[in-house]
Amino acid sequence: MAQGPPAWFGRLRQGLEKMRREFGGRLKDALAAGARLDAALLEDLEALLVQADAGIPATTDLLGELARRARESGARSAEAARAVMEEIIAERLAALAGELSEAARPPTVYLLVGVNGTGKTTSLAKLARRFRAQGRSVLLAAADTFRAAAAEQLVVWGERLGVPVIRQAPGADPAAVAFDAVRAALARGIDVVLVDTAGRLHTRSNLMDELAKLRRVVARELPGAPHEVLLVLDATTGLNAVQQARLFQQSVGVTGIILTKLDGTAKGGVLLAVAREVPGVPVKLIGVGEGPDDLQPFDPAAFARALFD
Ligand SMILES: Nc1nc2c(ncn2[C@@H]2O[C@H](COP(=O)(O)OP(=O)(O)OP(=O)(O)O)[C@@H](O)[C@H]2O)c(=O)[nH]1
Ligand SMILES: [Mg+2]
Repeated sequence: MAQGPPAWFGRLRQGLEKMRREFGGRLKDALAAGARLDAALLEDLEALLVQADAGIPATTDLLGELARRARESGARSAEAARAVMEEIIAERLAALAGELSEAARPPTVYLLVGVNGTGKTTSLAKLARRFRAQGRSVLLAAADTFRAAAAEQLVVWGERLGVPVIRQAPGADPAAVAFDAVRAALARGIDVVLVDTAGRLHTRSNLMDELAKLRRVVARELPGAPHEVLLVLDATTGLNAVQQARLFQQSVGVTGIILTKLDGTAKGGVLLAVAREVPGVPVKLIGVGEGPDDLQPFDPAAFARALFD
């Protein structure tokens, strides 16, 4: 029996539909058979990349590389340019991909941070579901004590997924909640602790200090923790995400990025901008829909393929 592409690839392709239409499709049109790789074509490609929020530096890099490789190989046709373009995009994205780190000995602690509404809590729930499916025990920490509804939202997730939730009264110190959660995880032999935090403006230094404190408290209680500080970025905000990444990186220290809401946006080029302008912070997971299975490990080759095919 012939094997088709795996189901997750289908979901990725479907999730990237808008990006495929508005970037991949136009790219294909621009690079249609017969077109010549000349200055006018490079200009069209530049416009496409900028519209996709790849940012000027990444765009310049990409097109410079395209022109260089075309020169070297003597390829002048648009078909050749398309293949080279896919190759360069996959390469640039590959430099950005990374897998989730884990503690040598449980519990592994993941901290989710980011500005308001980027998808922290839903990503946390999707991760919890994934770990449960792998047979691992999970504990959720409601360190978003800013809104009373936030802890409630987590409790609902906890009930749905059958995992315990550590919470305190609204207004409590988020670091105290994280501390309790790590203690509880150690006492109960839990495998994975997922810490939800309140959305915050990256420009508010007191809120950023609060996160830095939470991080320190967790590290003191469990050396090596948190094993990941995952910055959740909303792809629909385009290049704003780059600025958020820089500031969270400076004030809290970020070990990985979760890029959500890639479905329904044509601004996926922001991945290239992040790769170029926030080096050393890999993208670990991408969100391509609201369904429970729509949070996927970031696979750059599959991403480039889903964009072009
Ligand atoms: N389409 C789509 N929607 C998503 C994705 N990830 C999250 N969302 C939606 O984004 C909205 C906000 O998600 P939350 O998880 O509450 O965001 P948050 O970062 O926890 O928000 P605050 O706690 O208020 O800062 C919800 O409606 C989610 O369903 C995604 O990958 N694709
Ligand atoms: Mg939330």
